[in-house]
This record gives sequence, structure tokens and C-alpha cells, in this order.
Amino acid sequence: QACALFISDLHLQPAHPATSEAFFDFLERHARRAQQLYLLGDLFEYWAGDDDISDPLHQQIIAALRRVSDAGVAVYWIAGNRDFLVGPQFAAAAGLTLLPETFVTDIAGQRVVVLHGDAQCTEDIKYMEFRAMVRQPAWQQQFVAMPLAQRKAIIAGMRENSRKDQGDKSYEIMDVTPQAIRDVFAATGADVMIHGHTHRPALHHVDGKRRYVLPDWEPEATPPRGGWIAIDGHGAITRHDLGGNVIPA
Ligand code: OKV
Ligand code: MN
Repeated sequence: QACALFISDLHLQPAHPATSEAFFDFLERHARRAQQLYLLGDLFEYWAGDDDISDPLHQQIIAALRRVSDAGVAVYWIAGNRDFLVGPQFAAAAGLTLLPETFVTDIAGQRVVVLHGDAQCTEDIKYMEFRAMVRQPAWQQQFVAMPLAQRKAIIAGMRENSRKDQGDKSYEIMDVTPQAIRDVFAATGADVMIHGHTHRPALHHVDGKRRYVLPDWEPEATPPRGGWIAIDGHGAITRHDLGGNVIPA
């Protein structure tokens, strides 16, 4: 089918094998037959640098993405707040194209803007400062110049601090701000926006435009979470659960 698929926030990690299995199943059964696949951030729980490519789970993920891109699907990547260190080596191995943080494209006659969504959580001042720092190429060059084990230890320390601060709780209340969303629509002239990050899957109507929010993936939760958005050849936009069932609008 001439359709484009969109996913985000899988947070793939060895500790949650069911999520990887659901992802591989999605790639084989659905993405392989699509025209385009957009990965909109936080595919990984964290990415410490492209030299971590030989990790067994990373190898499995790369091979699975490769099968999709080798089948002729155009696979696109937008970085999330956990995997912004993905670079050209990973992209080449997986056969995907790295996109800038905000990307506008025409799909079946509609102007669609895709993004992760973290940059629009503008009320989280501390995170916005952290983001401004770690998104600088110079900062990233210095960081990846450190040994991989040291980078992993730094990230583990950040995760531990975030847990201690009950950071999980404080950013659970964070969402995109209406002004940041209006700014994206104004800057891009898009009719449709698709993003993830907030773990608040929904369809919102904003000044006559639509904003689709992707779910995070947790197939073993009750109820299971996860799924994708599809745009078919006629421009019809549908939301799907992990079983592929359409979520009613
Ligand atoms: C996750 C959020 C903490 C929001 C850091 C490279 C760096 C990954 C990381 C560190 C933080 C995720 C992985 C966490 C989400 C927060 C605070 C707010 C808004 C690097 C790769 F910087 F070292 F290069 N991170 N963690 N927040 O503690 O799980 O979502 S986290
Ligand atoms: Mn995110």
C-alpha cells in the first residue's frame, strides 16, 4: 500500500524484551509493506553513541530495520530526548535517513510536520536548558570522545538522579504548551502535526488543524500500550493499536 507509518517512544532495552518483540512484529507485518516509515524519537531507552552498535540488542534492531529498508521502504529518523546521539554510523547500518528535529513533508496532498515533541514542553525550564546543552554539536563531540563505558556510567548516573528526584513524577505532569504548538504550525504552515514524547496518545484539533500524539509502547502493561499512526494513499489518517486495530476517532 502507498502508506506512511509513524511510531515513537518504544524505549527499547534488554529489560523489556516484549517491547522489542512487538517492534519486530510491527516491522515484519506492517512496516515492510509501507512506502515510508517515520521513527519519531526514543526508539531506544538510551543511546550512548554509535560505537555501541555491536551490542546484541542493537544488532538485532539494526538487522530488523535493514530488512525493512532493503524491502524498499524509505525509513526516516527524528531523534528523541534519549537517543539524540544516534549518528551516521547507525543510520547507514540500519539503512535509514536522519531528519532534522522538525521536518515538513507532503503526504498524499497534505502538509505534515513531524517532530519528537520534547522541544515543545517549554514549561520544563530545567529540561529545556539541558536540551540546549546536549543538542550542541560541540558538546556531543566532547561527550562521544569519552570511553563508551564512561558515557554509559554518566547516563546511568543521570537516570539514578532522575529516579531519586522523583523526576519521573515531575515530568509526568509535563506536556507540550499550546503556544509552542501554535508556533510549529505557524512556522511550517502544516495542516497536520504528528509527534510523540508526552505518552498522551490523542488527536487534538488546533485552529482547524490536527495534532496527533503517538503512544509509548508497553505491550505487557494492563491495558497494553503501543501502536502507530498511518496515512494512506488518499490522505486518510488512522491510529492503530498493537494488534493493528483502528482506534476510533
Ligand atoms: C528521561 C527525562 C530524565 C523528560 C543522556 C545521552 C547524555 C541519554 C541520556 C539521560 C536522562 C534518559 C537518558 C530521563 C527523561 C528526564 C528528565 C526530564 C522531559 C545522554 C543519552 F546527556 F549523557 F548525553 N539520558 N535519562 N525528562 O533519567 O531516564 O522526558 S532519564
Ligand atoms: Mn521522549
